[in-house]
Amino acid sequence: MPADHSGTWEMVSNDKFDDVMKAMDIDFATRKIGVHLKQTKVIVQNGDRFETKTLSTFRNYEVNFTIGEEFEEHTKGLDNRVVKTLVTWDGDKMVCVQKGEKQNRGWNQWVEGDQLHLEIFCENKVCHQVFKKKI
Ligand code: YOG
Repeated sequence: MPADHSGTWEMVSNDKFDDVMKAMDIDFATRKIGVHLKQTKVIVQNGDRFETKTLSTFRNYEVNFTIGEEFEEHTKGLDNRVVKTLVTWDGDKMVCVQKGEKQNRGWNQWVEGDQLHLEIFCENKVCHQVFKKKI
């Protein structure tokens, strides 16, 4: 039985997001807006099938996937790249590898009590986001 990531999660912290945006070559103006956004994560989990939305007042990003099935992801509205994405479980931690132009790119996501943790990495930069479950 995998961990339950489903729910609506509201951002409480976003450590080193600017570093990761820089590593993804996001322009200055977008980064200035991006660092101040309070993101909301909406996750619908049906077994190994995930529908996810990352919402903000500035931009939204949706990506759907099945654990263990590689797919082509277009990071539309983010850095607008095409990557080969694979999400797997490492115990209760979700591990995502995004193969493409940028080395060491992906994210890890896990639940601790009423918090959702998300590490986003690109090249040698790591951002750590924490979300709190909306009741
Ligand atoms: O999360 O895919 O939770 O399944 C990654 C942003 C900021 C401006 C967000 C927009 C990377 C653009 C999605 C923020 C930085 C900045 C709100 C991470 C690049 C561009 C959309 C993600 C998974 C795991 C979804």
